[in-house]
Amino acid sequence: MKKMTGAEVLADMLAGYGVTHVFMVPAVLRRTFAEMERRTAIRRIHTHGEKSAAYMADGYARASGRPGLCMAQVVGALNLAAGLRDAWLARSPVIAFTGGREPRTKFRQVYQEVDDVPAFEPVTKLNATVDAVERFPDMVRQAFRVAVSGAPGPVHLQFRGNEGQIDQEEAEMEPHCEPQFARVPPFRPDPERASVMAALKLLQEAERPVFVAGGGVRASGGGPELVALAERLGIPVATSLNGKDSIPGTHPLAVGVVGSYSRESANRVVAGADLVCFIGTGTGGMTTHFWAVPKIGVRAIQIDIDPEALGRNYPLQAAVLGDAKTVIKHLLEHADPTTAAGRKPWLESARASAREWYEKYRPALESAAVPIRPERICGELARHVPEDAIVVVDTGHAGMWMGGMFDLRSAKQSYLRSAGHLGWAFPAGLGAKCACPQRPVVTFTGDAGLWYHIGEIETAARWRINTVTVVNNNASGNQSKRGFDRAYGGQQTEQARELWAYTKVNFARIAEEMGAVGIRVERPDEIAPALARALAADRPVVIDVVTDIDALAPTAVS
Ligand SMILES: Cc1ncc(C[n+]2csc(CCOP(=O)(O)OP(=O)(O)O)c2C)c(N)n1
Repeated sequence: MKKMTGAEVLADMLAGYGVTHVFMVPAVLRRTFAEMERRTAIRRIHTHGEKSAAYMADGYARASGRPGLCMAQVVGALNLAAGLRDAWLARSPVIAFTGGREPRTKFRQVYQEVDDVPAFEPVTKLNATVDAVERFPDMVRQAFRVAVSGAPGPVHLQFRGNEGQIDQEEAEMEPHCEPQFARVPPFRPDPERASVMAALKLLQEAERPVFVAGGGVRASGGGPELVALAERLGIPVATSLNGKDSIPGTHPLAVGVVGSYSRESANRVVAGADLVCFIGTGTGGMTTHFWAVPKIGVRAIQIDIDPEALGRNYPLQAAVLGDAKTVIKHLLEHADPTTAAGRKPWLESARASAREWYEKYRPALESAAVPIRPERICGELARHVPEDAIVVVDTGHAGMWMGGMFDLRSAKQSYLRSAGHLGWAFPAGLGAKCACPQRPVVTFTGDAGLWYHIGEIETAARWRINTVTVVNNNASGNQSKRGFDRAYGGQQTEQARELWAYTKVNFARIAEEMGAVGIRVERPDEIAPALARALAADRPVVIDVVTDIDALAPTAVS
């Protein structure tokens, strides 16, 4: 072992784990940044706020399966913790480093300091302090190990010193890395054979089974195997929002996203099933429309890598513990395709539901209305987003529109969505692009969502992080309209609009001012040409689509 500074060790280890970008407001671990420049090719993305830095790291992690790194000095630590909340909800492996307290000055009203550690507790799998420089190697290894293992999730390390000045100290250290933990999943635990055979028997004997695939399928890369199994047994596939890219929306067995931000056909098929097979989904409120679709008591099977998830919300006929891709492979190996014949009527009715949905919504998806309907944006994106695109979607209305109305066309396309935080998508899209620079990244957000981190347009332009951001600009957060109608006992007052409406703003002009390309779209036939121009640009692009403030997304059926 040789004498090294903490900064040298940290720089070498992050490079050793394959980290290509870190995201932060950089008044932290400054010596480490200097060592990164000297010793590595890591890009230090200097953002306009810690929350957006965390969202960028999250987008990076979800797009690549590799941990995303974000950092904050002590005074920004809680901004960073706030940004880990979505990663926590989405099981995304984000690693957060913050500056922390000096034992010598604790409890003396030292500038900017509070005890931040407890605030990380609810949003991390590991929340730890690094107080002695010789602990850098083992703590960094543990951070990676925990972030990617089992159900992945965020990790926080607080480094001693408000700016993590401990990185300047020296000790005998070895910057040893474990490449196995550089990405999700580090292990693919094999299921018990008996549990696989029990699940398969139930699937094969069921008349009306359905798969509900969640984020665990995407984390394990099990989409192709799931599609193969569904085809072999003749079973329709619904997904959670987080698992939307487990099967292309255009696949004949796909019925759509089930739950609250969903597609009617998916909810109808899942509600009509006599057996629901949940794979890699937490069976949470959004995916099940708060446990109404399917109803609790339905015959159910669950496959998950986390034993504590099995049966949490639905009593099970069979529980399979293991990596989703591995379990599905085992099911495929033993599946008897002749059993599919008995499910033909069910499959026909599931397909009819999917077709009915298209018939019902085709006029909206192709609407020529001005101001533009959001459904038309979804229809255009489904047709024109490139074959290998990463589509990143905000929550609220954006999640409803795209979850329900947008179809992925190819297994090579990815879909990342906010797990609930408005404003997540734009910075997350930037992180996704950093992780996968060769792939087009198309972000869909409302204007309320874009306002949150609008300053990061400048970050995108400065670093040439060339995402295409499509803004559903209705000068409002009009998803809230229904909520305020209810709050006012039926119909809100005119004045209540001040609770959800904004000034009309041209985001294309704002984008141009910050060094991005801005394109304003006011007619639906301009959307496709705008996308084509944006995808060919060598700068980040904001496509500002002026839409109908009265357009409300359909609510879930149960
Ligand atoms: C951090 C956070 N705060 C508040 C909300 C609640 N919320 C959900 S959607 C929404 C408004 C969405 O507005 P916009 O993105 O413009 O889409 P629109 O409804 O106009 O289509 C709000 C305030 C949230 N999801 N996350």
